[in-house]
Amino acid sequence: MRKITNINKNWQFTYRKDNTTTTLDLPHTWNGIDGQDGGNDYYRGTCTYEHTFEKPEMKEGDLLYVEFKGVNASAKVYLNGNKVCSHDGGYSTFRGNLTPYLQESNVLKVEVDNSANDTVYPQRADFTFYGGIYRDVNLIVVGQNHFELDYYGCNPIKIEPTVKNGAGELKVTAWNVGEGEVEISVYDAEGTLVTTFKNGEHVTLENVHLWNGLEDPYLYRVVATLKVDGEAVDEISARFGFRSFHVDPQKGFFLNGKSYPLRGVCRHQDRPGIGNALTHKEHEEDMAIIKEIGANTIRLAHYQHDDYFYDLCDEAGMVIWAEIPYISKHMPTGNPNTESQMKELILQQFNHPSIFVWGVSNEITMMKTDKKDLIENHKKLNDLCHQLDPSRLTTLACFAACGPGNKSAHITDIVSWNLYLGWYVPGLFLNDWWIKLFHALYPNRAIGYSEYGAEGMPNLHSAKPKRFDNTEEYQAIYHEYMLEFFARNPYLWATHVWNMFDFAADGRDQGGDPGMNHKGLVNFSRTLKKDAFYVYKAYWSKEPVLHLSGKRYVNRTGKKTNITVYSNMGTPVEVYNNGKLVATLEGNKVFKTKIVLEKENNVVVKAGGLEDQATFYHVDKPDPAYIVTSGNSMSWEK
Ligand code: GCB
Repeated sequence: MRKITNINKNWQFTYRKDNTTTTLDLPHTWNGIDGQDGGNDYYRGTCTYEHTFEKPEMKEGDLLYVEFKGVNASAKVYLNGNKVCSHDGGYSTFRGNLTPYLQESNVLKVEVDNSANDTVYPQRADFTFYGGIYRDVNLIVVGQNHFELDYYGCNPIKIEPTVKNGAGELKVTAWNVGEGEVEISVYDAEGTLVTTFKNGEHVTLENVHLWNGLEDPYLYRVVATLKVDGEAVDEISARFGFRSFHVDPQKGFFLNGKSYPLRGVCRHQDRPGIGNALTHKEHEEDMAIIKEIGANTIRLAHYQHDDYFYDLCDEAGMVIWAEIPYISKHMPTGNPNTESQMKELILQQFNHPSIFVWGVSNEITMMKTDKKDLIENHKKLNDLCHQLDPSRLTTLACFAACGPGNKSAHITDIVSWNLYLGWYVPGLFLNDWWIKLFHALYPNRAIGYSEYGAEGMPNLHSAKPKRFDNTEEYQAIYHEYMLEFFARNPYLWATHVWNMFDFAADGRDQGGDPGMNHKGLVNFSRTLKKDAFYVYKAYWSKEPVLHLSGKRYVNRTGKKTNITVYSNMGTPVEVYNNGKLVATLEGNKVFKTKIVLEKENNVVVKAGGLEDQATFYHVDKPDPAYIVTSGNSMSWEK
């Protein structure tokens, strides 16, 4: 049986910028601070990590592998001075065979490089490319007969479930090296054995329990056992789900035969100080917040996320768009890298029932390039996805400025657009025009919103919010409009807010808080939910919601002030000021009124038995702290 040992502890890290060496534990990035403070000047170079370990207990013929779950962006691995392997691409798993160079005492050295180049994606994008070994590292001992470890970093088991009229069809293929017979066992969610069969065989299971989105994300587990002379010598396992889906250009997304409009968010993977070096705790926290808002889909932008997060998505019943970081600028010299990152993404994440679509690129037409080569490469990637995985659809996130007829928008199975109409482009109403135009021109092409959003800084406020003021109020108004707009256009196959969380983009200086993109509905540290969060929660969540907006907008001017309430508690919504009923509101989800400002205003709102409250003060002049005074640029070239 294989033995997996985590070796995150005790690495010697040499920071090449100043040649200092420190002892630390993984996960780690060297850009946790300089990648989040603006200026687009974070250290991009090669740094080294060294780890010393004793030869593990091994029998004659056993092999030792090292497994890296994520090293950004390129890695060269050495054991005792001998080159073991190299890897390009910062978001996927790779392994190296250490056996030939193994001694009693060993030094594992990894050179990690996140410097600029024109072969490994991403190179241009609105997020920080944190350098480091930022996910787990494991040692794996296997016998000479074992399940494959050298194939694109994947768990070498391919589970192909289909479902028709309540019955499940299942094919499982596991790859092994050396001798032996593979036995497949299927267990239900309670751990009860459902059936066993031979590797590569098809079986039919009557009355399968479906994986049914948020309502019932039921998971089965497959265990593959490698037996030599009847003795089990290796074992691997993976979870899967039975589900069916299709996309109708006129009616949207269907899960297990029922309309299931996909409405959700995009997610980046970083945090203050630690960058992308997350632990399970941060992943779980993110998932809990995404569940709280009531989203049923996540676009895991702009790269392969941690295996653990896809597991959480399976368990939560999220519908996932998974993609590679082929973004912003097509580099003809980077085509092989798009291919290898796509292969890794699909082969490594294949069994997750939560994944429904593979995204081939993001805003790839943004910068000047060889257009013919770009189109050719998209066709190749699209074919590659279908060849590796005929069970899912392909898509991409198109750049707004490339018109509806752009060739790149007509290669994948379904299409999505990043449309910031009402933010980068003035005029929220343009959303309606744009989508009508596309739908009229291409009625058979399923279209979605892969991104839309507005900056919202919880320290900036205005009584007359407008585009580009970065206030919490404009962000909320923008999203109120978008939710109504989506309700008017139910055929959109999916919509994804940009972004669930604020994230670091060192090339930004927006709103006097350099290094950050503030389009999150929740702040970077996940400690504050902006007002826009609650408009979504009121629309999407089944939990009771009554939220009085503007709590941070404490000092207000004028005779009257705006009151906005988000609620799914039905009507009426009552508004009290200093104990007096001042308004009774009717409507749906978003309730607005103006109330007369007194010197101090203790405002309470009530609906369906819930209450929320805030205190506002009347002041003579707008509070200067609420107005952005510096910085409104993006130096990464948008
Ligand atoms: C986009 C990009 C995303 C940016 C976003 C923005 O279209 O795909 O990476 O962060 O716009 O906020 O400008």
